[in-house]
Amino acid sequence: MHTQVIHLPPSSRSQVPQRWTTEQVEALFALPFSDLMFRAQQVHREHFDPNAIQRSTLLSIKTGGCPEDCGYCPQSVRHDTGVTSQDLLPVEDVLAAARAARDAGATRFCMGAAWRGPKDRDVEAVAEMISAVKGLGLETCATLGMLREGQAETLKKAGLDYYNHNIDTAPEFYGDVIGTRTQEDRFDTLEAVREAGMNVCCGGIVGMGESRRGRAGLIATLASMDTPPESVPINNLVKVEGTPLADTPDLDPFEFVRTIACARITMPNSHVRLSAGREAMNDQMQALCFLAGANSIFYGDKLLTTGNPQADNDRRLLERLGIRSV
Ligand code: SAM
Ligand code: DTB
Ligand code: SF4
Repeated sequence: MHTQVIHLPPSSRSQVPQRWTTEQVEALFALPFSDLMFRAQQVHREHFDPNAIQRSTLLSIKTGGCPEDCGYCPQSVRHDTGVTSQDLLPVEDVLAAARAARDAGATRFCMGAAWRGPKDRDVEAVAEMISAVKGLGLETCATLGMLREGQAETLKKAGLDYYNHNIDTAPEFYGDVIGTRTQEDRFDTLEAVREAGMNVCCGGIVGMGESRRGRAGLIATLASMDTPPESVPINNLVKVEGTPLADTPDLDPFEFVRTIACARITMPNSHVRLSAGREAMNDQMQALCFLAGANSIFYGDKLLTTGNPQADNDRRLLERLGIRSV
């Protein structure tokens, strides 16, 4: 089966035909599991070394107290989750964490802040961190929320390689999960990031109670961006007590693997990151995700506020699978 580019009415934003429609991605989801995996493997092998993955380490540089109401997030001020708030870290602490990440084998360091968006003086402070981390020879990534005029340029000038800003879910489902901003707001920031010449890291979360069509809509929206994101994090919801989504039923693990496969097929040149939720996955499940085309992970014992597999365990798993790190 070949990927067909079907010319549809222009999408409202880009005025170019949507590269992948939700229906087309739904058709991928509906394939027998083996057929979907075979197709994902074919695409993966055409575009990447199938036995190599990239490792990024996260650090929360400003934690908790976020004014946004994202239903999944432990850092929202509106949810009582027991997360201890912390102001912006000093640059020396960030540098020490980045050095440790580099020495443990990470190639990218991602700094996350629980802001709706940074103030200009926050951007100045983060710019200093970016230059310092870059000086260690690491790739840099930041996720700071929505950016205002000129902020993306300042970050780029400081040496920022990637900006992470997720669209999180399908357009129709967005308002059910987040009320304090729209998905359009996210696209504005993504556009600013592109215009400033940075790489885009953009993905979403599944397992939030969305339908399969919702998952297909998320993937179709990502794949139909004028330039698809270079990096696509696929997060499985980490259910945190105190958040509105804490009691969401588990997603069928095969449905998660299918989501990875669909991301791989529709965004052949992108790194697809098996992101949050790995701590709850066994080794076999993670191996299936790599088979489905995931070629990046968050590496290090912590995500932002929640856990991630121990780095030692990850190294052992990759070795057992004959996967090398790049
Ligand atoms: N505040 C900024 C923002 O929202 O863009 C940056 C930090 S925010 C924590 C980064 C991303 O983490 C969110 O877009 C979401 O995709 C992911 N995330 C947050 N809580 C999560 C959870 N419980 N499970 C999975 N992913 C989560
Ligand atoms: C992304 O897509 N997932 C990461 C990163 N980008 C910033 C964050 C996951 C956060 C999981 C919940 C937490 O640890 O607070
Ligand atoms: Fe704030 Fe980001 Fe969490 Fe939303 S996901 S509450 S914007 S830290």
